[in-house]
Amino acid sequence: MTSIIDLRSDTKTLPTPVMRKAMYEAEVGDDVDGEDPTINRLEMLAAEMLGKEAAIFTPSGIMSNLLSVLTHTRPGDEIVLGSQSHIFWYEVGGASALGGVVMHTVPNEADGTIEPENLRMAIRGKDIDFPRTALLCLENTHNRCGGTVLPVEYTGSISALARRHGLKIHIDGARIFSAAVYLGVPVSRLTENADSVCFCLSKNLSAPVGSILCGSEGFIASARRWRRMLGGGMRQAGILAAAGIVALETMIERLAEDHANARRLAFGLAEIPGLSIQPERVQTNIVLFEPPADFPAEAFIMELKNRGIMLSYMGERKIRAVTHRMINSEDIETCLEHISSVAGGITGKQ
Ligand code: TLP
Repeated sequence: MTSIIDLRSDTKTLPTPVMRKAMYEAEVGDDVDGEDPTINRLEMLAAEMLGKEAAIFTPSGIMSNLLSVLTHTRPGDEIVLGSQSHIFWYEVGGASALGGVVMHTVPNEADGTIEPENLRMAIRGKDIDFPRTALLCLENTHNRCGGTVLPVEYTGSISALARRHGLKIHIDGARIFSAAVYLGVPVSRLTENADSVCFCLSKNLSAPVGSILCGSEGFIASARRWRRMLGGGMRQAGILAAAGIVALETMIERLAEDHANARRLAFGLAEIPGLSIQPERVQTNIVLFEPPADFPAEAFIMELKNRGIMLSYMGERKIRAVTHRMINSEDIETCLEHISSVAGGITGKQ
């Protein structure tokens, strides 16, 4: 049997043997009552690393983002977010359905940023007819923009603008440790201007389950009530948090390997006739490219799946490959050979 090279997402990473051992041995208690020592340790460690007062362990990135919106806003408020943001595209409309907020999108530039002028124009004045603009949501790294990194200076200046108009700032930092590794700065530099930030343990950091939301003590106390209301109080979930601690302690530096593999993949793809890609724009572990003209992305992905290479569909002309701990440099070469043959097969026929 040929082995599968799964580049669909870094969510596909399996827990390491060290994680499984830590999970087996984890000391646990009832987290709904704050009695799980392993969760408490994970939350303290995460808050400290991100430079925030407190943190809460949640089952998923989506729940972390939702708790943040619910805690920062009231029904009828407006949140400003990028048109390509995960919260807008892939979170089942939860912010609107459950938080009652209007999602006011402004264009994401190709690098995942939002132009300050576009933010300024989106912020409402005090007219009685307007919803209150309550929150700016940023995303770092930016998934649909190809894993792009928001620099420290940009995050500072856009946050300052939002804050001058009374907005709170949330960062969806599902892969924020990739941004920190890329920039070579402590992750707390990327979060210092935000009121809240979440990140995922279950993606590039290889833990099986869970995300963390960080913020002030008061913010996290409110988020804890919302998590309870949504049914996210998980009792002896220290079993899961134990893997999260291993993730934070041992899985961050190695992200550089994933970034190097992504760049190798991107530059390799750039040499394949018919594909369209800007390899120099690849900064972290996400690679976006276009299939050959007249080769629909779905069909291209299916051809590769038949050869054991799994990619994901991001739009009619957009295919995504994500590198992670379970992909090595040889896999990248194998993957390039197959993609080249699939792309060449079709363009050759024309
Ligand atoms: N992203 C997933 C899914 O869209 C399937 C992926 O494969 O990239 N914020 C960002 C920026 C994300 O990329 C994701 C997941 C989430 C939030 C949500 O995390 P989960 O899936 O744990 O709820």
